[in-house]
Amino acid sequence: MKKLFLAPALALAIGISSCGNNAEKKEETTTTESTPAETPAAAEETVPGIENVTLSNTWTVEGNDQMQYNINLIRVKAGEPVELTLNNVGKMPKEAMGHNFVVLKPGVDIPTFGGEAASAADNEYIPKSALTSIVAHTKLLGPGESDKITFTLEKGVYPYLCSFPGHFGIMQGKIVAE
Ligand SMILES: [Cu+2]
Repeated sequence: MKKLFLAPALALAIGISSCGNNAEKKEETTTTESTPAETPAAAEETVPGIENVTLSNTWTVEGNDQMQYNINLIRVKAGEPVELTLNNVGKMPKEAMGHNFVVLKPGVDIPTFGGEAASAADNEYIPKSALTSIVAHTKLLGPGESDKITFTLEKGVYPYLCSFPGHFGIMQGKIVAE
């Protein structure tokens, strides 16, 4: 209780004793809480939730008739081969609901790539104009079909998607190689 009374009394005393310096005194009492800025170790892309994903270089992903992958976040060890199997667990015909799994290089723009892929029907929606953007890809799978691919990644974040027209908006995810 003593302090509560002391503080205003002190302020009043200062105000009276040094009228000319009022502005200066006010500045001194102003404290700004400085919160340390969050600076990532590097300019690396952070992927929320990746800490909850098991680190493994063997993955099996499903694509279904709801135009979905069952896995959207994959975590692998860099520098060692990754074995990835895609299963099309749907029943709809390949022409209507085909799926593939295309791993893109870090930073590739997904809408741009998806647009080019849509016009590559003659090559199972793997655009020859954008081959340099692709790390690896499965075949285009019809219902009940499966394909396994093997690839090795350097450290980084790699987007993946299904390049069947209209699918990449939902059928996409990220592989984090660490
Ligand atoms: Cu698909």
